[in-house]
Order: sequence, then C-alpha cells, then structure tokens
Amino acid sequence: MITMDDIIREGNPILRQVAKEVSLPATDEEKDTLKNMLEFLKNSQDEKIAEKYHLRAGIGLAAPQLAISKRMIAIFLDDDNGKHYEYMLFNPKIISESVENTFLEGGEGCLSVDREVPGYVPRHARVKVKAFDIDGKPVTLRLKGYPGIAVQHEIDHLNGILFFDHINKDDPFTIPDHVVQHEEL
Ligand code: LHY
Ligand code: NI
Repeated sequence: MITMDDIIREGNPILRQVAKEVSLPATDEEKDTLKNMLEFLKNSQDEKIAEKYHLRAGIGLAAPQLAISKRMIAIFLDDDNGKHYEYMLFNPKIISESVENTFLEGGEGCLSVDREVPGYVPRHARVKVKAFDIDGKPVTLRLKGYPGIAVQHEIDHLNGILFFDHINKDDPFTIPDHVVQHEEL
C-alpha cells in the first residue's frame, strides 16, 4: 500500500516536470498504480487506518507525487451535498473551462508540500475534462465546486504546477476576478 513515505515533497524536481502521456492500453503495472492511488485516498480518509499508518487525509493524488512522471490522477471525495466522487483517470485533459472563477476560502494544501502557504488559489468554477478510465474507456466529466477544484489541482501536478504558483504574491488574499462561489455555480 501507498503511505506518506512514497509521496515526494516540494523541492524534488520530478514535481516540476511535465508528465508523459500514458500510452493506452495501459499496462497492468500502470493500472495497479492508479488503483493503489485511489486506495491511498480511501485509506487516508478512514480514521483508524490513517492513524495506524500516519496518513495525511487527501482527496486527490497525481502519479508524479509518487515520483512516477505519467499522466494519471485519482480523486476520492464527498462534496458539500454529500455526493460522492471517485475517479481513476489516464491522460485527463481540460477541454473547456468557465470564465467564472472560484476558490476555497481556506486556501489549498498539498500532500507534497509540508507547510501552509496562505492565500487564495483561483480556479475555474466549472471544467469539462476528457480522460480514459481504468479500462481505457473514454470519459467526459463536467465538474464544479470542490470536485472541480480537486481535478484542476491534480491536473496541475501533471504539468509541474503547484497550488501556490497561482497565489497572488503581492496580495495573497485578494479576491480573484470573475468569482462565483459554490452556491451560485
Ligand atoms: N491533495 C491534497 C488533499 O488534501 C490537496 C488538495 C486540496 C487537493 C484541495 C485538491 C483540492 O487531497 C494533493 O495535494 N494532491 O495533489
Ligand atoms: Ni497536490
């Protein structure tokens, strides 16, 4: 199983690389990695397992965080309405995005960043993502709110981008342009 020891941290140059497309059909090893990534997220949200293995709770993970520079991400979360989202995706690509933006009031963190970086991280309020699922079937997702933010954070990792790259350096808590918040999405 994946634990925090497998997750590389800020300063490791792999986090700044542009990850390679997975050539499909994916190998069994690639599929296993993706399944283990989802399993990690699930475990990290299970109080007992998380405590036993010292896992930091996470809702999303990208393969480069495991030092695997390939375009694979996993997401496992419940939104504010209790709706459950879980995805294992190969080669996810944002094919359209809203002009409207959103951000998390509490800012973002990252399993690869062991410090708090204060400030708002502007994200598109809505994104349409094309990807391939674990079986190599094409999927199109329309995501907004929390799952929308999560998928943008994870796809950023595939492009060598970390959340704090988006924070306004001069004024970290300035409200981004064109903002709509969750209830108005
Ligand atoms: N995951 C973190 C997590 O808590 C950070 C995060 C926060 C991701 C908000 C998306 C939205 O799950 C990662 O750092 N994954 O890359
Ligand atoms: Ni991250």
